[in-house]
Amino acid sequence: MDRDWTTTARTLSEALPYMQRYSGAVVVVKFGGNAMGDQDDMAEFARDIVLMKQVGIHPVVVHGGGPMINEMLGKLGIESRFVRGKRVTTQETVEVVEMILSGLVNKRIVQAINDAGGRAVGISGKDDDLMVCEADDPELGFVGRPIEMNVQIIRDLYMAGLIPVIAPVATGMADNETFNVNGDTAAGAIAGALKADRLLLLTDVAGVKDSSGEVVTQMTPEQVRAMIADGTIAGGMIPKTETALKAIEDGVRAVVILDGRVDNAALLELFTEHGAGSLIRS
Ligand code: X2W
Repeated sequence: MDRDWTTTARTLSEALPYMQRYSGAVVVVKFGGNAMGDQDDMAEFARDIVLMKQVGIHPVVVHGGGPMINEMLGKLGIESRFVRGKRVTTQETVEVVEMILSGLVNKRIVQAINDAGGRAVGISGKDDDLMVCEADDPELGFVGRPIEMNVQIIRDLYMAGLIPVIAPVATGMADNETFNVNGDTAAGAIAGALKADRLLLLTDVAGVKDSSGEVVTQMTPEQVRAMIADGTIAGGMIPKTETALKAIEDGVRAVVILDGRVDNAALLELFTEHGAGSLIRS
């Protein structure tokens, strides 16, 4: 079938007010390991990020890579164990986490963005002491909770036309410490410190669901708290929504939890009236 070019042109025209609204906006995009999919999905994500930059947004990518860490730990015969959604991280594990996140996953995303015509630079929370952590919980070992953020490096990068791609690995207060940080936690802390206009949490579920299983498209922090309290929000959605609440408290204007496996999920959210996933804001 012939492509409907009229629709393509209309879509672009309808995106104009959204492009104008977000011009100069800082949008932090958390790209989770489960949302990464195959090479084609990665290329599509990269194109979306480059398009954002092209229309005047400052995208800041914070990534995960849990499944890729599991795979490497498996090859090395090290067992993966999670407590309340966070990886129990020994000295041996944290070395693998840093290799996979700062190396393999970070550079894969950087390369995909550059292949799409963008100028990505990959860093981790260690670079310029971007994210300084303390131990989150003694039971978890080297899992970090961000206690000090130095986000000037991110502003320097995006003002220079670059797209920062950040691995959630951080330094501690003592010399030579390395912490493994949950990707959502890192994205929330970075978005909060930047007082970002949007935090997009790309994951592998459609959004926050109500008691009848329908995705709730818009919620206030109070509604989210009530849904956590009455058990409507459960499991893996708890850390995500708690990250969202904390980010909003820190000054992020709105947080969206959306399905990164949907084609052009981020563009759908930012540039159409329809939006995507669940938007949380006061
Ligand atoms: C995560 C970091 C990666 C991550 C981990 O070790 O798996 C902790 O659990 P996703 O793909 O976003 O889940 N860190 C402390 O968050 O990856």
